[in-house]
Amino acid sequence: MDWKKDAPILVAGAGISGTNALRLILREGYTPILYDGNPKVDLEKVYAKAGSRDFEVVLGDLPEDVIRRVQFCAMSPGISLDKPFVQQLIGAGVPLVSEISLAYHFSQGKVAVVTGTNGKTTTTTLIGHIMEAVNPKTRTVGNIGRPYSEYVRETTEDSLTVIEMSSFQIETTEDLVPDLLVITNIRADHLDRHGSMENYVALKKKLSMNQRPDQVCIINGEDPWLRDLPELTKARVLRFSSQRELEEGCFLKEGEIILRLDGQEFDICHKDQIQLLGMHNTENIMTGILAAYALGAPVEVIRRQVLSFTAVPHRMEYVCTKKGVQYYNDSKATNPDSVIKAMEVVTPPVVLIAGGFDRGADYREMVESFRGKVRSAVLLGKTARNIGAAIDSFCPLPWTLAESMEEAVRLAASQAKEGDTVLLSPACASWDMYPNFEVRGDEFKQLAKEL
Ligand code: UMA
Ligand code: ADP
Repeated sequence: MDWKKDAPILVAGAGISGTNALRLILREGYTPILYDGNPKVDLEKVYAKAGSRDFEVVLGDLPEDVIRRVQFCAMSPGISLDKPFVQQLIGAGVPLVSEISLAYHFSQGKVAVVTGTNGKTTTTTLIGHIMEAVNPKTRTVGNIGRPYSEYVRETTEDSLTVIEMSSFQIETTEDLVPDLLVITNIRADHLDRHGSMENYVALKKKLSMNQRPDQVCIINGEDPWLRDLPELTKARVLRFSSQRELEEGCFLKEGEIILRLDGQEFDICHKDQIQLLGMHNTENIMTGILAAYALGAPVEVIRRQVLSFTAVPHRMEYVCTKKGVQYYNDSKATNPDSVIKAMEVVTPPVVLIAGGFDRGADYREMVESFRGKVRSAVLLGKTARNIGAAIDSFCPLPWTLAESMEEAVRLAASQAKEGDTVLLSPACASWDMYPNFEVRGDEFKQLAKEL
């Protein structure tokens, strides 16, 4: 694609992706037009972030004449392609470019991408934690909550940028060639947006098809959705497995995490030495070990950094103990599968707080994992009654509805007995009640601490 200085670039969305893309475009000497569907966007905040008021803003509906003028549209990830204005842009032949792609255009140095359904943030953070000890010019960006556009002008030839990418961001990313790609695992998620499991899986694999033979793609060797990956990519495929010994890759042998590559074998540590709970986190650690090794980190540094790595906030985060009841915040559990993982590591009996934004998920398998663990559930948000109905059908236990997090925490505290765990693990995004999962988790933590 030819980038022209004399034609405007449309920036769609005035959240953190859009405002940082806007600022980048201005600083690089291009002309942005900012568009947001919400007529009530706080423009003072946008101007402050952009460091300028000298650009066109369109709120509400997008007029035809703007569509005719722009050379391409930099898309925020939260905007679905089936939105009428996006369809109009596509119809008019305006290319759609993700905010990640936009930043990548200006990026220098190596780029590692972490995608997959669950474990992206934990794995991205771990790769950052190991690689920072090797290369101080390592940064983690993307879906993790720090837009690539905000940071990209600081990159140099010797930088390493680790980008967490959601399927939303990959949808409009075509040209990015990751030096290293990680696909943590694939489970049903975001199907409301992507239409079918096939579309979603294809997005998760998409960037592997851009890779070259001298690049690396790391996958979960046990994931049935990823079995055909070696046929799709030219990159070297490396696998991890928590279930069996591999000829090559990272795996568990009698509880030891073994890295076996290029005729060499290293015992990194025992899985019980890791400071994160659960087999899924052992898998995240194995992913991080493979990634860091492939990026050139010495084994000694990998071992040291793995042993010092602790939990990321909002993922099975211990909050406090009140009247003998432990409170855990797992607000980032935004799909049913991550609640199943929480059930594997939590200390029962559990009073569970769940529910939130509705994307039509199937809760059967999740509520079946409650058996023998969950004492009662407090349900809130749009999906509360659906989860309640699934509990009644597949794992009958007491549940109550709450109107707010405050009521939910109060109810959970009254239902919990000494020795219980109160766990916020919602199974749903937060967008029906909160701007994001962090605000939801922070409110829960605050309320638990005030009990
Ligand atoms: N907007 C429209 N039209 C729409 C939808 C949104 O105009 O149809 C506008 C809104 O009015 C708002 C702006 O777009 O002003 C919001 O843009 P956004 O939803 O893309 O949000 P950002 O603030 O830019 O944050 C995004 C990611 N959000 C989503 O993908 C929904 C953040 O991931 C990410 O951290 C950030 O970019 C930086 O890269 C959050 C997330 O929930 C954490 N991700 C999902 C997940 O992890 O499951 C994918
Ligand atoms: P993501 O960024 O992909 O949402 P996180 O690392 O933030 O992933 O973890 C979110 C939740 O997903 C965690 O609270 C945990 O319950 C679950 N999880 C983390 N890693 C894995 C994994 N490898 N496999 C399955 N579930 C996981």
